[in-house]
Amino acid sequence: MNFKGVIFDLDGVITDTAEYHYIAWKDLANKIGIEIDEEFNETLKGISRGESLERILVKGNKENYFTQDEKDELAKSKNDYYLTLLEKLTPDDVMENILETLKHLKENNIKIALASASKNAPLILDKLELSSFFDVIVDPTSVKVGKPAPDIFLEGARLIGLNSSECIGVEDSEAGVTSINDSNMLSIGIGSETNLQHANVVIPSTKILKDTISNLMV
Ligand code: B16
Ligand code: MG
Repeated sequence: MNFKGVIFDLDGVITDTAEYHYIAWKDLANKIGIEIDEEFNETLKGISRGESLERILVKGNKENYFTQDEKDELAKSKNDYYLTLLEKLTPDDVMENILETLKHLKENNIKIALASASKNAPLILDKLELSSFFDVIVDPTSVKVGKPAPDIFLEGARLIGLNSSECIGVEDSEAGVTSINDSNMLSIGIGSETNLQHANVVIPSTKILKDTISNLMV
């Protein structure tokens, strides 16, 4: 297949900020008397900040407990804590084989886009010193519906001027793989087969991402 573009998720694919999101949500949940664990956190991956808060409130039977202003304040307080965790981020936090993969794609004139649900994505790419590799960073607030809907990956393909069938999508979350599949791209899932069995290709970590993409491109 003649793929011409690769559209990446950020958190959990390019860097392990998924762990930082978990730490910050767990702290916020504790403060309002709700327990969350790692299994529940899996269901938040790829889900926007506001929707993640809603899911946490539903889990704690507190969905009608707060006004919208209070919810905005809770989401802001989670993000403020998350931003302090991001201060530690350096290029050393880029996941294994990602730099090699991005360089390889550039050398082969493959378009590169970012389809992250995170409003912090431009800041994170800057801290990782990877911004220059990306032809496009999709603004998650510009699409109507977040992951698992296909909108953000479709928008990524549109912005790099390709049909979605010419693109490969790379994701670590269940919702994100559904988003890629429903946008009619080939999906690479990074992580466990248990959560990601709906991906076209599953690899356990980013270690073999460059070779996996190369093999799909021949
Ligand atoms: P922010 P991804 C997603 O990023 C995260 O997986 C998810 O946990 C987070 O809530 C969401 O971004 C929003 O992030 O609060 O920084 O705007 O995996 O789509 O790159
Ligand atoms: Mg992710």
